Amino acid sequence: MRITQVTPFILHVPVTGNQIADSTHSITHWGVVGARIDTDAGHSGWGFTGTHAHLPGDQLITRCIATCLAPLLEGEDPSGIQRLWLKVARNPALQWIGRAGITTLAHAAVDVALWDLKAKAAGVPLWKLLGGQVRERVRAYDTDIGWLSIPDAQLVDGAKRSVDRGYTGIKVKVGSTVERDLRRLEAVRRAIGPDVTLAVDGNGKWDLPTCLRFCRGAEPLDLYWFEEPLWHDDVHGHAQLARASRIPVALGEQLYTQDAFSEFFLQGAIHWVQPDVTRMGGITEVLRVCEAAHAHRLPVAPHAGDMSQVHVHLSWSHPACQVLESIPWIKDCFEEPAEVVDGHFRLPQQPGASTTPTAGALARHARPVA
Ligand code: 0YR
Ligand code: MG
Repeated sequence: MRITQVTPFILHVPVTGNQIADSTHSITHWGVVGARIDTDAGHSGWGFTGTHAHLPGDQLITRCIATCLAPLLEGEDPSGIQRLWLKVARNPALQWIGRAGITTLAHAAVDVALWDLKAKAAGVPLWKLLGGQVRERVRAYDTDIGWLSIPDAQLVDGAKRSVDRGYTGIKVKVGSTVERDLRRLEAVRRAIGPDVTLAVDGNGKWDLPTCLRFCRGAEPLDLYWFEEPLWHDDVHGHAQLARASRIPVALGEQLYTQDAFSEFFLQGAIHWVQPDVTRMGGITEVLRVCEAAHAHRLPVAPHAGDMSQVHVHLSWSHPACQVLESIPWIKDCFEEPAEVVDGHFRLPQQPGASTTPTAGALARHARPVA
């Protein structure tokens, strides 16, 4: 089988309620930015990265795919995934202009497409190719009820509704003021009781003294983790926080390489490992991080930049993956949506990585690639 064509695409899909906010930004759409890889055998693979639907930025990614990555892939045998990963990631000209950012987001999209293609060619859902089913259930946690833009009363109602729908875990955004965030979290904990896991996510907004103050106040709340407390690259700060607080530290959604994760492992700066196939160089690089996390006896909770379409396959098949983020914004764009039933993800059945968009979604949400 040979790759005949690599065709980029951009979709902008509305978020729940048409607007949400965390501590750093407010968005109206989620960007699904990627490529279709066609072959002479008739199979096509689909892969994408996730963005804040900033069209000029998305067009830089699709331009990178079309002008820099497509020429490296066309004519190649798509089954040689590791070799093609190195061909892109270690290409001297590309490496010179980016070992993170746009070039890696573009790489993520094509790597996911190659895995989708490989699973389709084998006629199996991706989780089978990744080693097969290792667990009976994949527990989901609900992020879509916890946005910082949601007023206090609605936050508590949403948390209760989520538990009523069967979720055993939720995540609430923090990063406004310590006092307001603690008040909101106390109300949520009272409403959901002690048995539902409650995680918080700061999106890297606070400094170390603010995080320490928050953690002192939050100790009675039994938080499952404190996600991205500090700036994404601050290994030393996270190590200090991890030592000073009893609340587990989670991070990884903004890290691009296994080397970046290694630093956090080596410095004891991370408890929950959150790689993202749409941020790193695809499934190929995330598998390396999952293996490293497992070797350090640390649990993985993938960040869902793909809104869990791909990560659900990893979660069913990798022993380190303990729980998976659930946000429903883009699921209905795909032939096999990542569905949560009674708080747990359904096991995908169709061949591939669950990344094939429906014709309807392509027609409705497409934006110009340039
Ligand atoms: C939504 N999930 C996150 C999204 C999300 C951000 O704007 O970008 O909140 O990536 O932190 O855990
Ligand atoms: Mg996060």
